[in-house]
Formats: sequence, structure tokens, C-alpha cells
Amino acid sequence: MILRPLILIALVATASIDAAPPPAAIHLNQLGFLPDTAKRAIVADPSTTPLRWTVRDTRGATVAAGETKVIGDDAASGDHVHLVDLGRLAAPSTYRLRVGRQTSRPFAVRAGLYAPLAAAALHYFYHTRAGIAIEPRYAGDPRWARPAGHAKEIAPCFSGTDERGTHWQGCDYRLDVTGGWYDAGDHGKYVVNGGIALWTLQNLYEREARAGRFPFADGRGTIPESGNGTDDLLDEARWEMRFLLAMQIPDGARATVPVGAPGSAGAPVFRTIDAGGMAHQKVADRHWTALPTRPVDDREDRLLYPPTTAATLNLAATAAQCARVWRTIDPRFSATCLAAARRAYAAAQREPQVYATNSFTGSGGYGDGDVSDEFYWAAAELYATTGEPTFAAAVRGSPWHAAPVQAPDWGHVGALGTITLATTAAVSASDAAPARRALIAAADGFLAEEARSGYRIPYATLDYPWGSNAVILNRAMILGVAQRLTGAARYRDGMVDAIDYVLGRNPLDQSYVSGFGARPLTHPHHRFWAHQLDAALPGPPPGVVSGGPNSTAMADPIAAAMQGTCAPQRCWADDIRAYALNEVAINWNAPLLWVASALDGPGARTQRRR
Ligand code: 9MR
Ligand code: 9MR
Repeated sequence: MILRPLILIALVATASIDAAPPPAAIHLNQLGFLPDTAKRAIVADPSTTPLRWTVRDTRGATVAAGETKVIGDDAASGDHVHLVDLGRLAAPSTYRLRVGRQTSRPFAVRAGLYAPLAAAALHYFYHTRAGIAIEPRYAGDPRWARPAGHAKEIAPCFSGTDERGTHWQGCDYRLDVTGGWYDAGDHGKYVVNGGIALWTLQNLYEREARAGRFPFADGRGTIPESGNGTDDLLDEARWEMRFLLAMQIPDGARATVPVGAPGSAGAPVFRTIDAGGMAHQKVADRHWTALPTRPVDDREDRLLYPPTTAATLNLAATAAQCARVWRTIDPRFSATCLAAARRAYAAAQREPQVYATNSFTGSGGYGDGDVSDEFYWAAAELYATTGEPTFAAAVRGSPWHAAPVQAPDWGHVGALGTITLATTAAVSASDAAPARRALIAAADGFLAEEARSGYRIPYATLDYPWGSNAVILNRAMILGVAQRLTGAARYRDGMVDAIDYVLGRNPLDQSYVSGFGARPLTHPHHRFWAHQLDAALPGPPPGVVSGGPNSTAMADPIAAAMQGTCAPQRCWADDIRAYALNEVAINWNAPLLWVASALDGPGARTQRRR
């Protein structure tokens, strides 16, 4: 009985904020806005003339008013859209937006809006750790605790027949590759993709440390290493770095690899190479496990898949970056990283054309037929760490040097090298300048796309690829780099537009992040956070981003059923079976973390210009 009033209050509170009927037409960031950035809402409405809007505070007083700007028909969403620019609403409070007869959910204007999201987005990496128990005291809630998965992972090489009927020889060694992060909803641990995710965490550390800011200082997080005297962000990054180091092949070992480019016709021809210093592409299951499967219940063979040049260069790049980041904090670890980076780079130069085949069942391919950008990235990291002329020369000789920057993804990593060149002290001014110009030009291009896009996001292409949310967040990262380089507020506003989209300003009125917003992600494609399939299992912890709409590769049954029926931004469903739309992944959460963390705090201050 005593509880009743409390429950009532709780119900009223949730009813007013969370369970309000979805306002079909008004789309805005479900967290709200920072006081000092752009504040935009998108309204889907057939009207071809501007609509009146008002903003009211909690007491019902009108604090701002204006007229929408008609944007018109938008192919990406299938909506006819209007823009509401709330520009001058800076006073911290809670508000509602009214447009015509529609009223939005309450939204906040306040400083510090993104710090909890950044912390949760980082904590995702703890939750996805392999080789260690996820303990109740660190998990945030005991439901997310689980026994260690793949606790002692000493893996042999794949031998036998792949999906295409090709026979692979295997190798005569095993590697202890315990640890690292599971990639996604599956239990694979991939060097290609681990690389970009790890780089993004290490870069976030470098970015903040340069500004004298340590938002994830030791003890701010809740991980087993909290209290060890080392920054929690670095502790998390080291968990993956150690795994990547373990994937490096010992000197003197030989491997049998296919000759030539992936996808060449006919059965591959093999040759045996000196593989010392190269990295295996991945360690993963022989066959796909079913959903749900807890990591500890995985009974598949765990196998090392053949070394590739791309994996080797992912190791070289991240280990070189590691050497820089840890130089004064842990000189021994730094030296280990640098030695591994040099060995990997040399091995890749010796074997520049060993490609992944995408032909194994049980894990993703991450096959990439062009590793010129990986070479450039690794050279850039080694140059920024050592200042050595050979690496500088390799950077200058690369076709990617000062080439137009495209937002990075696991197979396009040139931008990662360019960011490092643009922002690291050891790089000469004459090498940094073109890198900076290229990044700023790319950011300007994204803003130009934003002006053309209906929902005002820095992405105007009508193709929504697998992991489109991360494409948009990685563009936001480039915008964030441009903001740091120039101090110009428009780039920060562009980042806000991108995260606004991810947090609800989209035609589905969906926050794609678990635990954040009124309509958060709840049923990702995940083998442990599989509550949708087994009530005894948890849903996702907070701070995990869905891959998002996919209009180009309708691989799973849910997506296949939507094919041809959805506008690109609507090709999505919150369903565990939808692995092409609704998986989560380390390379997708990493830019969420980077961007959320860039938006808050003193390091994020901009100079308002013009
Ligand atoms: O569950 C797998 C997911 O983690 C991968 O991202 C995806 C794409 O490679 O594949 C999923 O597995 C499916 C497999 O490819 C085909 N058979 C059904 C599997 C669904 O669990
Ligand atoms: O992110 C990857 C995407 O670019 C590819 O198109 C897709 C199909 O090959 O695979 C995605 O990566 C998946 C990986 O292969 C296995 N783990 C889950 C990843 C996210 O779905």
C-alpha cells in the first residue's frame, strides 16, 4: 500500500515522457538539444505552404514561435517535409513544440546532454568483451552479466573445405588469441574491423588528451580496470589492442594463401609464403551458431582464418597509434606495439596482395580487394609515431595523400590516416596542411549534402548501405575534426544534425540507440541480448546503436520482405532476425562514442563566427 503513490508518480512520469502516443509528424532528437548548437525539427506534412509553430515551456507559456520552411518531397524518407529552426531557444528547460495540431513529446535544452550517452557507448565495449566474465558489479545491471565466453582461446588454423569447395591446408601452429571484442551480434573476432573500431577509441583519447581533457579518466567508468591508475578509455582500447597483437603470426611460420585478387574466376591457385609478422584476418566459428547463443555456450570449432594484407595493415596502423598513445603512460607496452607495427608493415610490404576470400561460413568476410588505403593508413600512423623519413615518403607517394577524403568504414580507411596526419605533432607542417585542407573540404561537402537532404542530415545519397547509421556518424566524425581544426560552429551543428537523426529525427521516429530516447532500439540482432527470443535473456544495455536502414543489401528475411516497398530511410525494423538492418557492431558504436563525446565538455567549445 505504501508503494502505491510512488508507483502512480512513476506511471505519470513515464506516461508523460515515454509512453506518449508517437507524434507521427514531428521528428526531433529524443534527448533534446544542447543550449549552444543548432536546434532543428522536421515535420512531415503535406502542406505546401509554411506552417505556424510555437514552443511552450512546462507552464504552457509560449517562448518561441515562427513558421516552418517548406522543404518539399524527400525521396530518402518518402515524406513531404518542413523544417523548424528553433535556433534561439537557449535557456535550459523542458519544452514542447507545437506545429498545426500536432504537439511533440517534451524535449530538453541543457548542457551535458551527451555525456551519459558517451559513457554508455564506451561501456558497450566492455559488454562485448570476449575471454572475461561480464560481472554484475560492472555490468550496470545483473541481467547483463554473463560467464566468460571463449575463455581460453587457443585456436588452430582453418583447414578443410570452404563454401566454394576450395580446400585449405591449415598451418602447423596454434595461437592464444584469448580476449578482444566480439564484433557484433556474432562471436567472430575480426582484425579487419577491429582495426577501425580500436583506432576510433585511440583517436578519441588522443583528441581529448591534446586538449588536456580526460573525460574517461580512471574510475569514471565501471570496468574491472577502473582504479588501476590508467584512463578507462585506454584500458578498454588495450583490451582489443592485446588481441590484435596476439593475431600476429610468429616469425618463421609459413601459410598457404590464394594467389591474386578476390573473386577471380575458377578455383584459386595457392602458394606458400613466409607469413611471419602478418595477421590472421579473424578468429571465428566454423559454422554460424543459432540465435540465441550465449558466448559461453558456443560449441563450434574456433579457427584462425588465413592471414591477409589488410589485416596485417590494420595491425600495423593501430599498433603504431598505440605506441604513440602509450609512450609516456606505459613505455613497455608502447615499445611492444611499435615493434609489432614495424613487423606488420614489413610483412605487408613483402606480401602486398594477400586478400580475404569471403568464402567461409560461420563468420563475416570483411574482404577488401584494394588495400592501397590500408597501406597509406599504416604509413601515416607509423610516420606520426616515429617521424621517420621512410614512412613520410610512403605517405607522400600514396595515391591517398591529399586525395579527396571519404568518410571511413572498415574497407575505406584512408580518412583515418589523413586525420592522424592532420592532427599529430610529429607530422611536418607541409604534410599536415594538405591533410587538413582535404578534411575540411570533405566536411564542407557533407554540409552541402545536408542542405539537399530532406531531414537535413549530412548524407544526401539515396543508397542506404549496411550500417548506414555508422556511415552518417563517421561523416559526423569528419565534421568534428573540421570543427576542431577551424573552430567554426557550422561543423559542430552538422554533427548535431547527424546525431539528431540517429536519436529520432528520422521518418520512423526511432532512436536507434538502446536506452536513450522515448522510442529506443530494443531488439538488435544479437546472440546474447536476445530477449525477443528468450525471456530469460536480457535486451541490449544502454548506449548501443543499430546498424540502421539498409536499402541496398536486403540479406535477411525481414529486409527481404521489405525490398522494393520502403523509402531508403524506412528500410528498417526493430527485430532480432533483421541482421542486415538491426545488428550492432564495434565499428558502429565507435563513431557514436566519438561523436557523443565530441559534443559535450570544454573541448567541444566553438567560436561562433559570422
Ligand atoms: O547472425 C549472422 C550475423 O551476425 C552476420 O552479420 C550476418 C551477415 O554475415 O549473418 C548472420 O548469420 C546468418 C547467415 O549469414 C545466414 N544464415 C542465417 C544466419 C542468421 O543467424
Ligand atoms: O558491416 C559489414 C557490412 O559492410 C557488410 O556489407 C556485411 C555483409 O558482408 O557485413 C557487415 O559486417 C558484419 C560481419 O560480416 C559479421 N559480424 C557482424 C557485422 C555487422 O553486421
